[in-house]
Amino acid sequence: SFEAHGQESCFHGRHINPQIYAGLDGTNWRLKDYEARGGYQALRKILGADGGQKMTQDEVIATVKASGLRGRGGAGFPTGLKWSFMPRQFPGAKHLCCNSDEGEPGTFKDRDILMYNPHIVIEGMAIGAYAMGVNLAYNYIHGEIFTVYERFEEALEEARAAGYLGKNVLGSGFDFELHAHHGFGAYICGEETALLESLEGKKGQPRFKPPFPASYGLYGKPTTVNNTETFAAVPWIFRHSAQEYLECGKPNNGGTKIFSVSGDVEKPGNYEIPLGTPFTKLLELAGGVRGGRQLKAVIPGGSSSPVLPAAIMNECTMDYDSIAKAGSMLGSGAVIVMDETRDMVECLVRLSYFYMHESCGQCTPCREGTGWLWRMVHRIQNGQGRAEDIEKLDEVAFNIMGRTICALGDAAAMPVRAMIKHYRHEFVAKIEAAQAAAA
Ligand code: L3W
Ligand code: SF4
Repeated sequence: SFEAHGQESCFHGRHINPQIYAGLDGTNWRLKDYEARGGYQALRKILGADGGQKMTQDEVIATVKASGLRGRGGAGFPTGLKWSFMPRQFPGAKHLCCNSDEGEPGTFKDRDILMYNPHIVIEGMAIGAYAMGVNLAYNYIHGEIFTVYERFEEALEEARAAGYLGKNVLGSGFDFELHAHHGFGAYICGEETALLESLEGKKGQPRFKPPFPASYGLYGKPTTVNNTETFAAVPWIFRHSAQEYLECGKPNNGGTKIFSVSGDVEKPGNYEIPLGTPFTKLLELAGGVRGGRQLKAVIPGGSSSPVLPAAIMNECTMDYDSIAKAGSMLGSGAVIVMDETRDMVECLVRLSYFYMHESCGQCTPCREGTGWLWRMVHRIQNGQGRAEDIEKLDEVAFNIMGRTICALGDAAAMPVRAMIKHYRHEFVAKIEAAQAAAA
């Protein structure tokens, strides 16, 4: 059940300097518990609710910029900079959306944040809304995790009753309403513009960018979309300081990050650690490689990020810059560990099937290309590979990249190219075995 998964993933193993998971035991998610941990103090301080000086919107945005917080949904875009794009003087409605449509294979952090600490997301969103002059916000929650949606709804009720939501929040004159929206399980609705289309009640297909949501978003109004974990990181910054947050990580990579560690480890689960922690330390926290086997490879940031062999990964620290320098992406922080027994062609069959299945079909290179990728990898795996298939596979992947409306095309192509780059010999061996069998 989800409950069992959540218990395991949240509390399995240790967390280093936790900011989001601090003090959670699986039962203390309610408002009174959150307040006892210092919850809503950041919002109170910003709104001057306890007699202090109210912070200006510019001060709030400057603090988030100074913290070095980067978007936790995949792209690592600087949060304060994104907040500064919002045209605050725009007359009429502006919106804020939380992207909880977690669907990246390997990623399972946002559902745990919402399940075990929902108020931290509400508080982070309220702070963001105040800073950007937004009065109406939505949390778009992935369709296959209904329990999480129900939990968030309960938390919203508590926050409304306590005056953290609604008209005149904490007597500050700031009106803020927040609604949960339940998606239907399509991976593509996690792409921010497809999310907005879906929220408007349309088919969830990505829009061309630009215009970015900051200028043309929900119902055509200026909109900011941030990931669940990004909002969850915000209250800590104001309860402590931007400087402390930044120093917790490393330059340009502030704070802690939750890594969803899965695959061939002894203790799969969510681990919150400072950005910049060595990969070997994270692996150690997750109990090491299962059964004492050797590490073969790691997909460091969810299925969209290129695979890295063990020798490269063992030298990396877990932050945006180190993983990018090694040739991959920190992405959403889904660390998929593969041991020496893994068949890389088989892994790629599963990955490429996923992208073919989840392509929204809007643009030709992605719709047709993802099908080609899967069919070719599938036939290599099934002993029907041809000598020219490896080059063709790489060429199809190359021709998808940069030629599509959204990042799903690149996300389907990059893992294929990385697998061929690092594990070509495994593809060759399958094709040669097929040819030998046919001779
Ligand atoms: C205004 C500009 N706004 C950029 C905004 C933009 C967006 C953010 C980042 O993809 C990646 C993808 C997946 N004016 C702007 C601007 N923005 N320039 O900044 O934009 P972008 O295009 O770099 O990224 P993205 O489209 O948000 C996200 C990868 O993440 N990924 C996916 C993970 C999936 C999950 C999940 O299921 N939960 O996390 C993992 O690696 O492939 O590359 O907000 O509007 N000039
Ligand atoms: Fe749809 Fe794929 Fe085009 Fe994205 S790249 S819009 S998922 S067809």
